[in-house]
Amino acid sequence: MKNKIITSSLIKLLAGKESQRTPIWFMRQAGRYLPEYRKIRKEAGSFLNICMDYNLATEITLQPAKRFDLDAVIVFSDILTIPMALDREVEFKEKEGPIINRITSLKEIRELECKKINFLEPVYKTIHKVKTEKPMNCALIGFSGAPFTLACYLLQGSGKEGFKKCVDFFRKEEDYFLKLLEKLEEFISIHLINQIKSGADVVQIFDSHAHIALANNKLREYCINPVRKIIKKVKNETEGAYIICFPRNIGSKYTEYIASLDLDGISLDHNINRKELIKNNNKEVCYQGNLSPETLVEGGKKMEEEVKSIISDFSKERHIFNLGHGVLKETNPDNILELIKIIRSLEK
Ligand code: 1CP
Repeated sequence: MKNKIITSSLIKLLAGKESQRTPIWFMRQAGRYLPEYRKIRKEAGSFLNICMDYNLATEITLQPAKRFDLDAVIVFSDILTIPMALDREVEFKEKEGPIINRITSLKEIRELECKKINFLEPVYKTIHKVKTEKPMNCALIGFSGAPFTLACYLLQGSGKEGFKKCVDFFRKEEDYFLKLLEKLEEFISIHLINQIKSGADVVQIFDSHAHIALANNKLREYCINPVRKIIKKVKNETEGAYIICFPRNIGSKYTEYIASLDLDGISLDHNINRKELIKNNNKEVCYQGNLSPETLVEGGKKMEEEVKSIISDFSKERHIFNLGHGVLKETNPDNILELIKIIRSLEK
């Protein structure tokens, strides 16, 4: 792919080239803030039913690109499909979020295997189908959770209590925790390679809970080192796919993270100081982010000022416009239309 003529602005930037057009996409751009998503979700009965049905997942993946002038679509799935493929039961409860049959013994870590690989098949079928139906200049993004973030859910059993059970576990049983990360590295690499081979142009690795490793002085051991091994495997076994990493809420450690990894793009949460990061980082990378999802909910003058400030701060950098975290369900889709209009008007 790297020798072909690149028409996507997002891929141009990830490949180190320039683009007159600012690439725009949003984490969680398909989801409950869209009435067309809620309609399908109601008919399908559950979130999981949609993830398992590649026709529905394709339709939902493409919904945001039909409404908005976007530069990428992200396959509709979830990071918790990997725990499902590992034969852990996962249930998405309406108001509580995901509940996972958690790992409670060392034996379960030793015996962890990809027993239900069929849980991942719909993801590859969706990617294959989206590839043939998406707008030509829209890049197709696949994804996975990072080992640390998946370990948080596997050991806690939910997204609650600041993942206290996971923290207790890695403090007491570090060798086993590292073994768990190693196993996850292997499954995640396979999942990302399969997505790329099915047609994903880019893959994003979500380390949504990286700040917990950082708070325990373990960012390098639990987040950077495992992701480095994944990137190496993925780049060795595929040709020309690009990798974006999102180690959320690691503040000033973003520079160390960027310096340590062979990544193409780095996604920034909205709590970082952009100017400081740009000043302190001396490695070539494409930035992505970092409007606060709350500012998108608010819209109006505040949003306009913040969007202009982001575009101006990154004006000398390669930059993909995105949020600092996922679109919130109370977001008015008209605010996204307005946001895109603001960015496009700055391009002329
Ligand atoms: O309709 C519904 O009730 C389901 C809500 C929902 C949706 C739309 C969940 C449950 N997952 C998703 C889709 C999803 N998840 C996507 C798809 C495409 C898109 O972005 O448009 C992606 C990329 C994810 C990734 C994901 N899932 C992350 C990483 C990003 C982040 O938000 O930090 C995480 C942590 C999850 C777990 C998860 N899945 C769903 C929820 C509510 C959560 C968060 C749980 C928690 O810890 O509170």
